[in-house]
This record gives sequence, C-alpha cells and structure tokens, in this order.
Amino acid sequence: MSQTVGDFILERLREWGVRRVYAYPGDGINGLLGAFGHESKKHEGDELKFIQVRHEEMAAFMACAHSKLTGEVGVCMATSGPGAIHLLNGLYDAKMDHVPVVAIVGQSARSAIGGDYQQEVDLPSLFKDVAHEYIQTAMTPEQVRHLIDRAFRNARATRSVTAIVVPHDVQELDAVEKPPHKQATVHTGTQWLPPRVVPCQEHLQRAADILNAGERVAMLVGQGALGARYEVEAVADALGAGVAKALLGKGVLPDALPFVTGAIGLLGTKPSWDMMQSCDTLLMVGSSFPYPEFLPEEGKARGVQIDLDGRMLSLRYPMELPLVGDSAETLRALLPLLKRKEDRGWREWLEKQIAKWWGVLEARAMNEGDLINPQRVFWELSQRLPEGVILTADSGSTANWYARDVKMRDGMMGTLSGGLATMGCGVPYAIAAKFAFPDRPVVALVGDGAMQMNGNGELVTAMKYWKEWKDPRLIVLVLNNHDLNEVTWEMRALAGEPKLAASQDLPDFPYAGYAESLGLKGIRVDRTEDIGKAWDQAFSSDRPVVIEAVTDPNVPPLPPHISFKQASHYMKAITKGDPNAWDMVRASMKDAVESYLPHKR
Ligand SMILES: Cc1ncc(C[n+]2csc(CCOP(=O)(O)OP(=O)(O)O)c2C)c(N)n1
Ligand SMILES: [Mg+2]
Repeated sequence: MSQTVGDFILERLREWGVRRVYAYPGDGINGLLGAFGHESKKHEGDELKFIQVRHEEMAAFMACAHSKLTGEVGVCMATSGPGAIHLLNGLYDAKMDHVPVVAIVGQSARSAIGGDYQQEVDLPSLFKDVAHEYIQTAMTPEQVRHLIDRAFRNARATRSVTAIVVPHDVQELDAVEKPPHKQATVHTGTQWLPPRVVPCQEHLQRAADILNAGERVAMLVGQGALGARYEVEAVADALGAGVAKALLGKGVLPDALPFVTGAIGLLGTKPSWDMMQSCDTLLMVGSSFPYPEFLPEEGKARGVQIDLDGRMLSLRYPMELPLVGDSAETLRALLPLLKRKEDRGWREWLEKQIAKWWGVLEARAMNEGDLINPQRVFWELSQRLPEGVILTADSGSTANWYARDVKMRDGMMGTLSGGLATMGCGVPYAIAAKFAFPDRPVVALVGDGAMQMNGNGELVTAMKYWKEWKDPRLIVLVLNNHDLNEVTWEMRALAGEPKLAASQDLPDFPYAGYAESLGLKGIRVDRTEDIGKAWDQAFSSDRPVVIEAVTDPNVPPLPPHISFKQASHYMKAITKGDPNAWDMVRASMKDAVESYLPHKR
C-alpha cells in the first residue's frame, strides 16, 4: 500500500521504539494527524499513541520527563507557528538537563514559505539554539528517512534536543521509503546502542592514586550516576567518603544511608556544606552542579571527575584528573585500584553530622505556627512513600523541601527541572511518569504559582487519561501559600529587598474543589493534625488526588549555611518594611533554634 510522508514518519518513529507522542494539533500537522488515524488501524492494540495535552509547552515537558525517567528519546509534536513557539521552554528544559528529545513541527506549505504567510515562522532560526545539534526542514520526501534517523541518532549520541520541520504539503505527498541508488541521496538506518566508555588503565591508576592519597574524600554525584547505585556505594565505602547528591541525582542513593549528606547548594543540607568545606579530595561523578561557592575553594582539594560528556569536565572545579567515562563502568574499573581507608575518622565525623542534621530537620518540621509548616507536609510524606514511587518537584520552595526533607529509598525515582529550573513542570512531568510507568504511584510537589501557571490546566489532561493507568494514583500536592515564595525569599536574602506584594502575592484558588469538579479527588488541609491523614487517603485513593495544603509563607527555605551577607540582607529586608516582617522573624528564629537544639519539640 502506498503511504504518505506522514504515514512514513510515524512508521519510522515506531522503528526507533517510540510508542507515545506528546502533542497538540493544528492544520500545520494535518498530514501527521491523519497518519495517526491510519497507524492506529494498522497496529491495533500497539498503536503509536497521540497524547493530547493542554499547551505545547506541556508536551515538551512530558517528552523531557519521559526521557529523564526512562532513558529513551522523548518525542513531542506541534503545529507550525504558535504551536512550535509554545514548545520552546520545555525543549530548553531538556537541552539544559542533557536528555534526548525530538520535536516534530509543521510548517506552511513549501509554495508559501518566504511569503510572510499565515503562521509562517522561520522555524530553523527559532530552533537554532535549542536544537543546535540538528534542526532541518524536509523539502522532499526523499529526505524524510534520513532526517528522522539523524534527529534520533544525534539526540541519543549527544543527549540533546533535535527538531524536524515538515511543511504540511510534504506530509501529504507519497512517501519515498528508500531513496534511489544514485548521487545526492542519503542512506541511513535506525538503532542506537549505548557504548561502553571507560578510561584507560593508566588514567584509572592516576585517579586511584589521587583518591588513595586523600584523607578526607567528598563525593558529589548527579544525574549521570543514576545507574551506578552500587558502584557509588562501594567506592564511597572504600574511600571512607561521604556522598552529596545534586538535585537530579537524588535517586542515585537512598537518603537513609548514614554517609549520604543529601542535597547540596542553596537547597542543600548543612552536612553537604560542611563536607565540601573540609574535604581534601573531591570525586565528582555525572554532575554539572553549577554553584562554585558550595564546592571547595579552588586549590583547597584535589579533584577527580568522571563524566560521559567530555564537555562537562573541569567545568565547575579545576580537576586534577578529568576522566571521560560511564559512571558505573568507570567506578567498577576503579574499585580494585582503591585501597580501603583504614582510618574511618572522617567518615565517622560525617555520619555524626548527618545524624544530627536529620534531627534538626525533624525538629524544624515539627515546629507549629498558625498556618501549616510546609516542612511538616514533606516530612509526613516521607514517612509514607510507597514502594516504587516516582516524585516530581516544581521550581519553587517545593524543590527545597523535596531536596532536604524527603527520604528516598531504593527503587524510587525523582526528577525536576535542574538546569533551567523552570516553573510549571511538576504536573506535566508527573503525567509523563504515569504514562511511562502506569503501575507505579506518582507524586507531584507543586507551588500554587506553578499550579496557576500550568498545573491547573494539565489536571484536565489527567482527567482525560487517568482511567488508562493501571494504578490510578497520581497525587498532586499544592502548597497553597498565596505567594511566589521562593522568589520572595530570594529577594529578602540575596537582594536585601522586602517582599513586593504586587509581584509576589497570589490570589487564592480552590485547588481541591477544582480537582473534585474534574471528577478527581480533592483534599484541603489547613490543620497540622490532618496532614498525615491526607497522605493516607491519597495513597489509598482509586483516582488521582489533589492535596491542597494551606501553608505558611513565612517559613524560610533557608540555605544550610547563611552567609553574613545573606543574613544582613535579610535584616535589611525586615527594616525596609517587609509586610510579613514579624511572622518571618518568628518562623525563622524557631528554625534557627532547632539547629542548636534538635532534640527540642
Ligand atoms: C517560568 C518561570 N518563571 C519564573 C520563575 C522564577 N521563579 C522561581 S520559583 C518562583 C516562585 C514559585 O512560586 P510557587 O509556585 O507558588 O511556589 P512557592 O515557592 O511559593 O512554594 C518563581 C516566580 C521560574 N523559575 N520559571
Ligand atoms: Mg506559592
């Protein structure tokens, strides 16, 4: 049967292993939409699914989350002009976290291009930065096979975003499945198999020499170490090291291991800070954690780094030995060269700090005020995390509490927007997690600002699809603090400016009631004693749930180590007339006291 270019594109996606395309329609992709119809008849029961979102940015977030959680290429699709433009933020999210995503977008017909035609946007120029590894327009059917193949292969090989523009008349032409065997044709194939990348023995030995000589080794692991759980633990054990986890690497090791210092950076923990301040050797694995002030000062520690992407080496700290290598393979090859450190003093000191810190966090979570303490909501969640749960966190104070207070265990996954730190990804990420792992519970941790930005809209997508998921538990926690809280605190602590009500105050919205109106479950919590019950109800629900927790905006998502400058900015914000001055002081004094008296309840 002769097929159209649209049919052929979908067939080729299938060959690349794609079974789900996150998308929004428009006449710029009519030929592709038609092809979805033909495809589903042909492959009934195993169709390539068109997942309809509310906004193209959400489609790109979902493709990005699919990639982050499965390691596969995520695919999104949008119409020409406005649809393609809407994809951008989600595509940048994937680009900045180095995960492969392919975007397929429509375009005006070839006969109109260059004519200031309706919805005609110069898409190759628009995508030139975000999809710089590969962005091409299909001008003839003969090109289509190699455009698809190269978009997928380049995205996999460089862990980046690639894009293909398909003018809508091209989508409807007869496909050329195999270009003629003559000059000026290109003959490509599918498949991409991950290589085994390990440094040579001599370099491994040099790395081992540095690590063996160190007396106080600190490890920092990130997203790139997600497949190296046991290797990281074994190396840390041999070196008597503590392990800090960059945000995207939270799932590398369980938080309960006694030598895991946890998150690092502005959202991080005090033990991570202390470890980086006092180590003499830094071993960084699969991370591009950006903040130098949370790493040792240049020259204070010897550095070894392992990263699959050579471009990420010696980027945050001048490493003595930067190694290109796969995390698990390289650590495994390194292990026999390491001498187990007999002096465990450093490790024991770290473990003591870590145990004390968990006490501080618990005590901070137990502080009660007039409104719910957001830390308590996360603390109670942490006690109840079901096996195999997948967590997504939005950008905002939720990312702080997720990073610090949630104790992830083996077999769980968690993700967020790391490099771009964009708001509005929490709910679409969670929906993509449900599609990729329909039999696992998924929890999205989201602020009210992010809910108003994207989450509320995307709950409609959850309403549309949840009955397809084997385990219906998609739980969205909304911290209803009526504030763009993270930025409010950044203004106070980093700029010394008081809260600007005009930019920071958020209107109230009935999140739980809205969820109910969609046929989902809504639970509104405004008393501390109801938090645990709300989580229990949510985890035993037969449908997706929104927990709306009315929380206190005056609890500071404090950095683990407040610099003198930040503290004086904070005081300045108060004296400049911050509208919440008194409540803020009360809440942060309580937390500060808990740092010294973690046993106090
Ligand atoms: C798309 C986008 N716009 C703006 C920001 C800046 N920003 C970071 S966190 C934040 C506040 C988030 O507020 P909310 O979702 O209510 O969470 P909260 O911090 O209050 O818990 C803002 C405005 C951003 N990161 N991304
Ligand atoms: Mg908020």
